[in-house]
Parts: sequence; C-alpha cells; structure tokens
Amino acid sequence: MSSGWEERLSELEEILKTYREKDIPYSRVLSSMCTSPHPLALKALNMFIETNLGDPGIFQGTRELEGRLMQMLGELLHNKSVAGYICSGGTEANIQGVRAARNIMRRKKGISEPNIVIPESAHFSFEKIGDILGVEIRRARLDEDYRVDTAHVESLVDSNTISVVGIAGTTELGQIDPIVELSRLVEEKDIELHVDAAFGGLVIPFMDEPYPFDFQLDGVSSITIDPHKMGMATIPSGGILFRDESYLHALEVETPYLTTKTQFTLTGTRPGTGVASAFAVLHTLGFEGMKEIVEKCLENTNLLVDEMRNLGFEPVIEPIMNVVSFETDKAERIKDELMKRKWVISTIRRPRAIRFVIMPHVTEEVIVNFLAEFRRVISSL
Ligand code: 0PR
Repeated sequence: MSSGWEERLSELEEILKTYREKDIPYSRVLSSMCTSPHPLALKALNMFIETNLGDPGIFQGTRELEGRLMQMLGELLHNKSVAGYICSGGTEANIQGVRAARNIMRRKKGISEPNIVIPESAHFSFEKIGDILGVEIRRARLDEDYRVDTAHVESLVDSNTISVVGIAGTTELGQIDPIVELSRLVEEKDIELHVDAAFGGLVIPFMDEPYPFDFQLDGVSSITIDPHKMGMATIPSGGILFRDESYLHALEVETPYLTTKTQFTLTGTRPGTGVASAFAVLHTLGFEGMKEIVEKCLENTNLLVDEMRNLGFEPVIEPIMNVVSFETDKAERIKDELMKRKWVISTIRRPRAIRFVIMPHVTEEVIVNFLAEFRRVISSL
C-alpha cells in the first residue's frame, strides 16, 4: 500500500527547486576550492549512496575499494606502505594528523603539554585543532614570498613540540612551504611533520616540475589531500594519509558492538560515496587525465592574470598553482559589489587582496564573462 507520498512528489520538487535556485551556480563562483563533481563521480555516487564505512564488516567491498584508493594516492605521494582513509574534509584530516602525532609523542616522549608549530598562513582548521585536542598552537612567520620561515619555526620548537605543520598549497595564495627544509628540521628534532596538501595534493604532482612535498621526504609523517577539491569527487571526500599503519593504531578506539573490533576514524558513520567518487575519477582519468585537467586550470589562471595585469592589478606572488590573489585597497568593496551582481570572489587577510581559485568549472568562458562584470565594477568605484 502506498503511503501517498508519490502524489506529493511534484509539490516537493517545487519546494526543493525554489531553494536550490537560490544557490549561486558554480559558473559564477571564482572563490571556491570545490567544484561540480566529475560525471564519473556522479555515477559512483549513485551506486554507493547507502554505504556506511562506519561498519566495514557490512560494507566489505566499499572498504576494499577504499584500500585501492589509498594505494593510488600512496603511489601519487611516493609511499607504498601508506595507511589512511577518506573523511569529511581537510579539517578532519588535519585534526587526525595532529591527533596521531600527539598520541604517538605522548607515548614516545611522555609529552603531556604538547605544542605544534604552524605557518601563519595555515588554514583556520588549526584554530579548531588547538581547541579540540588541547594542543598549543605556535605560529611561525612567513618570508617575503609568503612561505614559512624555517629559522623561525626552529626557534619555536621546544621539548614539548610534537609536530611541525607545512602547507603545500596555501588557502590564500597557493604557496608551497619549504617542506624539504621542514623535513630536515623534524628529523633532527625527532618530531612529526604534517603536510596540509588539502588543495595542492591533487595539483602539485601533476605540474611540470613538482616541488617535493610528500612521503619521498623522510620527515613527512602525514598528509592531508582532499578529493573533494581538485579531485572532482562528491562532497564529502577528504583524505588523511599516514606514512605507515602505526599512525592509525595511535588513533584506535575499541568498538565492542561492531563487525570490527576497533575504529581509527574520527566520525562513526561515514559515507562510502567519497571513496567511490574519488576512485572513479582517479582510476578512469588516470594520472595523465588529471594532468590535463590541472594544466587547463593553470592555463586559465595565467589567462586571468594577464587580463588582470592589463587592468592594473598585480598578483601578490607569481601564481604557482590555480590560486591567485591581487593586491588592492578596495578588496572588500570589489567583493561586495560583485556579490550584489551574484559573482563570487573572496578576499585575503594580508596583504589586502582579492582572491581567485581557478577550479575546473572556471572555464575561459566563465573568465571572460566575469571580467566583463569586473570592469564595470571597478570603473564604478
Ligand atoms: N587546508 C587547506 C589548505 C584548505 O584550503 C582547506 C579548505 C582546509 C584545510 C579545510 O578543508 P575542508 O573545508 O574540506 O574541511 N579551504 C577552503 C577555504 O576555507 C574550503 C572552501 C571550499 C571554502 C569551498 C569555500 C568554498 O566555497 O577557503
């Protein structure tokens, strides 16, 4: 017997459409690190919509698929013995990276009042980490190119430091910290190194001359790498990868009534869609296909930079990846005026600048349309 909901379907669709249409379409968003999922990701999403990796004894196939995805990401990041999982995003991945370091260093060195040293350019997720994990957050200065100053990092490290954080692809400028130097430093001090490559992890490996930031550097313990950013997977799909399984053990709790005895994830119930959609894209496009997509984004970034230079705007740093910010005192006003016209860009803290992320949905056509509106806005200010 039908409960009658079928008759009400069209009414529901009307309601949902009304709200969904209030969202700004990605074709007008030049500030987001997320993008429309790849058609391959959507295909996988539909097949895995009901899966729950919180109980992997039930979803054994999904768990196996996650293993294959980890191997692929491990290959990309130069580590055959990689261990990790797909989580809700970069925030959770960063939490788990620092949490594993904290637990390991507590055991290894008996550190009870831990601190970590992060770059001033770190994502705001580290604010939450300090609060949740009870870890003191020490912020290291940046050099003139907005990379973390390794000498200052070193001066902030003391006997209670459990980990240093480096960023491969900063949120605001797309800059890459000197991970090679940071790796050397942590080896000397016998502490952990977490690399936040939430964005850059699926960009840097596909660049012509990839800057070393991953497990090929002996000091790197964990890496955040998010398929729901440049991996074009469906949200949520964040990634936390560790050098080896011992880090996952440091995160384990017992799970008496599940099909498995322990759980190392932060959330309990956990969608398999992030795994399936990320796998679908990476497996099918392959690293070559990903390279093409990244190249196109970098090409479009250069196109935007050229046009902005013609309009008198200079990038804060010469763009390294598909994130670029342009210095201007009028940043907030420009952003607000564009928002009134339903074009979304963002601004950064220091220096005052407007920021763009040239995701796969930011095509040449989008850039041309945007610039037409942008010209009108700046001439009206
Ligand atoms: N680490 C870095 C370097 C990041 O840039 C981000 C997010 C995170 C960690 C946290 O990742 P989750 O948001 O997945 O937890 N950076 C973007 C930002 O804060 C996220 C974003 C995405 C913001 C889409 C807006 C948006 O429309 O700018």
